[in-house]
Amino acid sequence: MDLYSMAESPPCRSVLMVIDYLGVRVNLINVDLSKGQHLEPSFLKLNPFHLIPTLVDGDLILWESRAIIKYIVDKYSPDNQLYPKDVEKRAKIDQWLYQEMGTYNLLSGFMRPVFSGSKPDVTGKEKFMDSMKLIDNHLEENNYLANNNLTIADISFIGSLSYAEACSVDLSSFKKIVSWMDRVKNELTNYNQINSSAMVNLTNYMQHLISITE
Ligand SMILES: N[C@@H](CCC(=O)N[C@@H](CS)C(=O)NCC(=O)O)C(=O)O
Repeated sequence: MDLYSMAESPPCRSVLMVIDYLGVRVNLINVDLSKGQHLEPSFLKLNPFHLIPTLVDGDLILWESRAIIKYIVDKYSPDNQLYPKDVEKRAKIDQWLYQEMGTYNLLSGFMRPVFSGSKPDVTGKEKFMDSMKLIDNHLEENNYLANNNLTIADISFIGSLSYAEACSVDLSSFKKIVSWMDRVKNELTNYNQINSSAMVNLTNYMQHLISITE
């Protein structure tokens, strides 16, 4: 199974964390976005949308991190509670995966202007913070996003929120989110090994872009 990815990419790291947690073996193929490797014809043949992560498992070519994560659990660790068989439990996990994807899109949307030298979008940031407040409220009564145990929804969202951390978006007022993040990171025993150096690179890159707009 080949995973085309780059560790600096938040959705790639979400997949990498799930793979590590399950102990699944993959062949990692680095796609360096800064060198335009995602636009090379050989990669476009796999994924015409030129996005990482992209998984190739035999004849199956799959992109979108959440679809990849679900597939890996179903195929290689089918009894795992990260994404159980029970239909109702799955439905709640799917709900939170779609929810966190929407929240991540708000985050990446309000940061997008910095890639062309403009300041982050203030209105977009407010929408992201509103969404975070609602998730914080949910975590007042729940230790995890879904089903009161660690699931792929938590891991996917931890990857997504690493982008907020790299962009120095202050999440400290969301007390329940902060403690949930600590809890999930601790449960992922190799969290630092998978994320640390990539986060240094991503943070330096984003801080450089942000500084140009100031
Ligand atoms: N919704 C997608 C987002 C993937 C994505 O945006 N990947 C970025 C890297 S973080 C990428 O490949 N960008 C290259 C491009 O947009 O051409 C997922 O979760 O897999």
